[in-house]
Amino acid sequence: MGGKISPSMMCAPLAELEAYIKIFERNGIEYLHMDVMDGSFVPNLMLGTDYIKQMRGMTRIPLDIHLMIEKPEDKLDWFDIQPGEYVSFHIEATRHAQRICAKIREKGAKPMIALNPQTPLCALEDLLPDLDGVLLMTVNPGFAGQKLIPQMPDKIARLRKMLADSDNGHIEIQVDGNTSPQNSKIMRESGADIFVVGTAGLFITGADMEKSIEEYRKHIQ
Ligand code: S6P
Ligand code: MG
Repeated sequence: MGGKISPSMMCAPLAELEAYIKIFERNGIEYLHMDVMDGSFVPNLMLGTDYIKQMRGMTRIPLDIHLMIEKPEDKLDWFDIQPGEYVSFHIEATRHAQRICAKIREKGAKPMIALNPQTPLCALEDLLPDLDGVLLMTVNPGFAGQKLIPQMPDKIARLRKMLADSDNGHIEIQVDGNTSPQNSKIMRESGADIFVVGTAGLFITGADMEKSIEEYRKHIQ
């Protein structure tokens, strides 16, 4: 099975939203990535709770909610998390990662911990049994359109090995940031499973979305 695609919906122009969602459904897109930013954990504001609720009403594609917010434990209930959704939160933003994972799982959703580029993989060591996924930020969080941090493919490979060595090979690795077709090929070879794709691969002005998806899939086989 090839890699999975999770288009970064904050990059979707509002005027094209409905049309793009139909294309995503026709083309078997696996998740829709919803970036939530609070202006504190990251220097930007993005996608609110009502927007996320409306998105659920527009499609059956499961959401993949990326919480870039301080103290996610205090805000989890705002999101009306649904079974089958992926929910990621940053380990740098909380002292209660294990408790949050348990709460996400209670709702039938899939917990995923996100790591900023600076955060070492050993931060995950004692939490692996609680996880369905790990989100590796391959740029600094907060903005689309940035350049890949060159040491990140090696971090993906080290995580893949850490998961295999600890009998946790089922945990999915999601990569987020500058996952261009070229970079995604390297990331796939390094062990990434789910690709959050924004301006680097899908939301390209003037490009045909259907063709972009088809082309992208070739890079993540
Ligand atoms: C950014 C956010 C991401 C971006 C995505 C955009 O902090 O978490 O999900 O939307 O990285 O990607 P691109 O393709 O413009 O680099
Ligand atoms: Mg994101």
